[in-house]
Amino acid sequence: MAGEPQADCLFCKIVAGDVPATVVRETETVVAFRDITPQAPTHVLVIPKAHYPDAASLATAEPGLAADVLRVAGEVAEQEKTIDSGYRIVFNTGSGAGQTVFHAHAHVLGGRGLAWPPG
Ligand code: DGP
Repeated sequence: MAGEPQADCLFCKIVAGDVPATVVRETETVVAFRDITPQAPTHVLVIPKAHYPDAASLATAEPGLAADVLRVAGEVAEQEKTIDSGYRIVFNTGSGAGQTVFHAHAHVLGGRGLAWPPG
């Protein structure tokens, strides 16, 4: 069923506490933790606790939950003191765009200059 935990999903295992992660913020619906291979001084992943494979399917099924992810991404950026220098929220979608974990997640990147366009 949509949103249910998936046994083979790494991020569902982090939500369940079966895989450790450095959690920086958590709400009833969302958890934010540090990326294991950080690409910037601040690199935090914000995920819905419910399982959706990508951001668009999350927003279609549960727009309020997608908004929770975005709101918490902004709160993380503030908590990490990246507001003044700027930060980026990225949703890689599909393997061609670099998505490797098929549980919706926002990358929050900051703490260094961020080039545009991204690679
Ligand atoms: P993406 O490539 O957009 O699907 O992002 C997946 C991110 O997940 C990638 O930047 C690395 C991160 N990641 C992969 N495995 C783990 C893990 O076990 N723990 C944490 N904290 N991050 C992970």
